[in-house]
Amino acid sequence: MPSSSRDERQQPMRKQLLTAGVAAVLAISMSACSSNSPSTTTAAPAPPASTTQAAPPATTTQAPPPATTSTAAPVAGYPLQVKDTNGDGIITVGFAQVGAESGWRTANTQSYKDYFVPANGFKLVFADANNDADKQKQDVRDLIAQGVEVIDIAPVIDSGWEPVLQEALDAGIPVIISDRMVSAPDTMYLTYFGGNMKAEGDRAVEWLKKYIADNKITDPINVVHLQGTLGSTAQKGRSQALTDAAPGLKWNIVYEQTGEFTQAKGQEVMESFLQQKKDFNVVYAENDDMAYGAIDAMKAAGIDPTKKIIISFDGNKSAVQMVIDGKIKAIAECNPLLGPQVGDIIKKSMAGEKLDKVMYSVEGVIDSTNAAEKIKTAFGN
Ligand code: GZL
Repeated sequence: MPSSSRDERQQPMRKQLLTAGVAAVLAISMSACSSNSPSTTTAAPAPPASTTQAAPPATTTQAPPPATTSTAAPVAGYPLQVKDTNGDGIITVGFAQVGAESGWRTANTQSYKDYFVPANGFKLVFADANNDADKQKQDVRDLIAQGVEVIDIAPVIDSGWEPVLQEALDAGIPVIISDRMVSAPDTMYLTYFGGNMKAEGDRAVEWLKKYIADNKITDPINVVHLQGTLGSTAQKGRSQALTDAAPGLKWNIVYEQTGEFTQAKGQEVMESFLQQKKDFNVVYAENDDMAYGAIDAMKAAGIDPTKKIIISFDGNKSAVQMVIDGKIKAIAECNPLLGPQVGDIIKKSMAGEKLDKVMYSVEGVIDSTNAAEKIKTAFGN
């Protein structure tokens, strides 16, 4: 741990931050935003968060997920509390984002940019890892060097985080994990807030079981499994739900490939499967964008997607429309509008409130019974 106090460490950083902030604002005004390094974005004051986006469902605090963290001894320095260390009346939030791979991610980023504005008492320093796990660790180190007052990490993958989480601890900067989880002792971060990915997968599996029973489907169930970014807890949880359940239900996983949560890759891997001319009746796509890609591949091969059972995750507006049109049969919801709720967590920390280590969004399943209602508040386009 450095011997100087946190405030002494802040002095040079404050000057750097101011200089960096001015330079970054100038850079942004002169050219398109670079996604290659953290930049200080001070978006124009947005209207109060409640008018810019559907109020996300309330959070629930549920039992923590199965232990994915090591059993390391508690780490000195936590629970750190979020503080306005430079006394400017604004909390500077460093956000280490995954990238821009999907509609969910776009909505998630916008949710932060809309909420973390001076009108709400915040400033956002945004870093886009471009889906590169190593770059993301460097992004966090850059945010630490800029002396932000709290860091939010949406981890590309769950591994390799302990060293940089320790560096944030040593710098006295609290870290919030959002969206996806890290495999690190929960004493190294303030809290996790986001979807319970395994539960999302379990909901999708339960929905499919009921659909098969209700429709008296007796054909063999042959599943094409389009996985998300391998090593992300979104992929791990959603995949585990299917691969755990399939053997007992006698479902055959006839193809399993990652589509990296993108539409282009989803279409590419579906095209590869279709060339094998194997039978299938279910597509389990771990996000909407890969489902769109799979549907494009099917149409190009002369296959009517409404004749298949396509299950997706997220709940983008266009995917919900596809449920109404019968192209997608069910979407396991995953809420991207996390900005305001992360803001609440920061305020609770500043007030000294105790935070649960894991807080999950409230999520359900969208299908033909509720899609007409759900589309009214669906995120994205
Ligand atoms: C889920 C999030 C996933 C989305 C994908 O919380 O991590 O990443 O399901 C996104 O759309 O790419």
